[in-house]
Amino acid sequence: MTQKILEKYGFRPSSYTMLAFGTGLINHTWLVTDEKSSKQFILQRINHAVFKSPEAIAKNISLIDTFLKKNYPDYLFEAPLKTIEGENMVKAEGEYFRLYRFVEGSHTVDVVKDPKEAYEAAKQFGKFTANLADFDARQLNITLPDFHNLPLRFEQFKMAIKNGNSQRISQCKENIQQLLDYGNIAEAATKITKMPFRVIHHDAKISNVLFDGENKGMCLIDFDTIMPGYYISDIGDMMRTYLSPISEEEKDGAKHVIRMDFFEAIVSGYMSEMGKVLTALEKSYFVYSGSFMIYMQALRFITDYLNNDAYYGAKYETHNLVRGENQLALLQRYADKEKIMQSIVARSY
Ligand code: GN1
Ligand code: MG
Repeated sequence: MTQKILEKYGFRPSSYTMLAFGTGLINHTWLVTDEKSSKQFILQRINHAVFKSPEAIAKNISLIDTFLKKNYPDYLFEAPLKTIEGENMVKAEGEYFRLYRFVEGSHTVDVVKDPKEAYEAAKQFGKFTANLADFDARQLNITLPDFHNLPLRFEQFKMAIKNGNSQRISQCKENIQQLLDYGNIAEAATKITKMPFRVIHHDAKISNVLFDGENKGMCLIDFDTIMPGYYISDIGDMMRTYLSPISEEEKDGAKHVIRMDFFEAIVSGYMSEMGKVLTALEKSYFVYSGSFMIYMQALRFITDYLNNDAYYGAKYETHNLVRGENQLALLQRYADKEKIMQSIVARSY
């Protein structure tokens, strides 16, 4: 099938090689190399079960692309390539595909190595939202309704405790109790709605930033979840994925450490672009953003475990439980540092 798709972009049959690419949990991605020119491309199959309207995503990307090209012509925003017929994606056998240029000289990073990388990534996410500060975010389609609606995620978790896999529910008693005990984090989220809607990436992990040969941030990738939202979604996901040296896949959550030099790098990188844009109210939620996102991810993984891994899938029996426990361990470490973090943020403005 991929042959038919690539032909729509002008590839001749058997003139390219294809390799699985990246570590995303939701979409499927390949690196395509044109054998003659050695030019490289990224082909992506959109997970249609998760993203019900790929057209809505394509429309969002195109609106943003137009605004950025007009107002920030030097800013690198890699929209999907058009087919020979001018379409920005291909539908084949009920599946949706799109093709991107592979940005020359770029590489991605899976785990944040040093504060400089954290700074560069935070700057890229900040720059994206800052450049779009004058774009009316409400023009955008909601590609995933209630994606970062924490109170709703909490309700879905409570449903799973009632209706989920009963064996798994009794196995996870302690984790369930811990998640209920942190319920105040979900409660606090009912107040964030006073913050302004901005254009938010909603998946601010390090692997969604392209770096150049000198490890400078070049641009962002993975635009499916670009939606109107609150800035704490992106800053919180950076806290969740940059501060600790171990990832959400690590089985031993005790290895989590909050690296304060990385925290300072996130603050200064993001504020270098967003410092003048954020309101005082928004700034007051800076540190809360980490609890918000880590707690939400813990809820999502454990809820999915209780629902027989229907959303994330699992490579082994307890995969989502392990991921959830990992996030709970991180949440505790994060809570231990919140006071120091508050004082660092207060110094930055
Ligand atoms: C999913 O597919 P990927 O890895 O970019 C998820 C994020 C989670 C992340 C956890 C659409 O992202 O919200 O934070 O897994 N994306 C969706 O690894 O659910
Ligand atoms: Mg993603």
